Amino acid sequence: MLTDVILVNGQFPGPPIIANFGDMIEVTVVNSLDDEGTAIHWHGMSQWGNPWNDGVPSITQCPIAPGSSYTYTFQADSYGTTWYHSHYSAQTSSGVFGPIIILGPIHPDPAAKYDLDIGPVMLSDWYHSTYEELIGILTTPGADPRPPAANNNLINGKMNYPCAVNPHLTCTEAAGVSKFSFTSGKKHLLRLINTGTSGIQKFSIDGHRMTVIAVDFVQVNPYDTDVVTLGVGQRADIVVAGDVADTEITYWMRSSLSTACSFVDGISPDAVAMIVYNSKENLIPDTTSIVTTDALDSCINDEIQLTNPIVPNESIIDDHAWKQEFHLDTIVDNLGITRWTVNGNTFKANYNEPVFQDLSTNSPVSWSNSLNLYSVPSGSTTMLFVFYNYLPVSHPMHM
Ligand SMILES: [Cu+2]
Repeated sequence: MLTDVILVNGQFPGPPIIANFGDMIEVTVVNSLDDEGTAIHWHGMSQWGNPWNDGVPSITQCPIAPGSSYTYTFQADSYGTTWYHSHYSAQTSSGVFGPIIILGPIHPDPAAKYDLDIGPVMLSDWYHSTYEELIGILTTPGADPRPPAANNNLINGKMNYPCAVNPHLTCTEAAGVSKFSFTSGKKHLLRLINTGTSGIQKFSIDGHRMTVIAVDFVQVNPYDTDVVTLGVGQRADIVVAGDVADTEITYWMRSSLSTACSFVDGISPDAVAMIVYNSKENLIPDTTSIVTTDALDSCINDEIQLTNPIVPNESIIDDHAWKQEFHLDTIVDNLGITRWTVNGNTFKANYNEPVFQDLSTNSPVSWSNSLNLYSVPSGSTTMLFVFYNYLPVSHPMHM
C-alpha cells in the first residue's frame, strides 16, 4: 500500500542510537519537512536536571520549525532498550521512530545469560492513512471515541499485505517479512519494543520458550513465558535459547493485535517474521503457534508479582508522600467531538507558548486548566500516582 510516510535519515524505522551507560548523547534533529514542525522525544530517559531536552513541544520546547534544527543533549542514565519518536501531533504514526540501545551492567542472574545480541525487534501497528488523516477521523464530530482501526501490523517495519482485498490500493504483493538469524545451542537476546500508535502487542515465537530479563529499563528476576504483552511504548528484553530439535526448518516469530485488546480492521492484525537457522532464509516456516486464545485476549501486562526488579523499589509511602489520583475518561465537547480527559480536563497544546517558557514569567495559578498542571509541594520525597482508566481502551502511562 502506497502511503505518505515521514522518514528519519531516509529510513523506516529510523536508525538505531547505541550508547554506553553514562555516555552523553548528542543528536541534532534537522527538520526537512516542508510545512510542519517536529520534536523528538527520547522515551524513558529520565532527563534529571535536563527537562528541556525531553522533546515534547508545547511543554519543554517550541516545535523545530521547517528548515531549522535543534540539538538534544542528554545522558544515558539508565540502561537497556528504549526508543525515540516524534512527539509532534501524531507524526510517530507516520513513521518517525527508531530504537535506542544503552549497553550497561550484565544481568547478574545466570538464567539471564545470553551469547548473541540480536538487537531491536520493533512491533508496530500500521495504518494506510497519514497521521493527519487519522487525527481527522478522530476529531470528526460524532466519531467513534476509540482509536482508528489499524490496517496491518509490522515487525521491524515489515509485513506482507493481501493486496487483493482492495483493488484501489497501490500495493506490492509479498513485500516481505523480517528475518532473524539464530544459532543452534546459543542463547539470543531480543529487545522487544512496542513502537506502535495504539495497539497492544502479543509476542511469541513458535517452538521456543522466552525468558523475560528486563521490562522497560528495569532488570527483573528472569521468568519464562509463552507470550509477552506490550502496550505502546513498553519494552521487554527476552532471552531465547536456540535449542530446537530441528534446525533444518524455519520458525515463525509472531506479534498479534488481538481484537479483544486493540482496534483493527481484521485484514492483517497478525505480524510475522522468520527465525532462521543454518542460512535457510528462503524456507517459508510451516510452524504453528502454541499461544492460547485466552492468552491473546488478555489485555494486561504480566502479573506484578512476576516482574520483580532485581533491585527492589524501596520508596517509602509515608505522610510526606505526595499523592494524586488521575481519572482518565472521555467527554463530548460542544462541537460533538469526543476528547480524552484527565480529571475532567482535556489537554490543549499551545505550540507557540511552551510551559517551560512560561515558568520563568508566570505563576502556576494563572495557567489555564487545559494545561493540566499539578503543583508538587517542595519537600515531597515520594510521589504516588494512582490512575483510574475509564477510556474505551487499555492504556499504558509513563513518566
Ligand atoms: Cu516517552
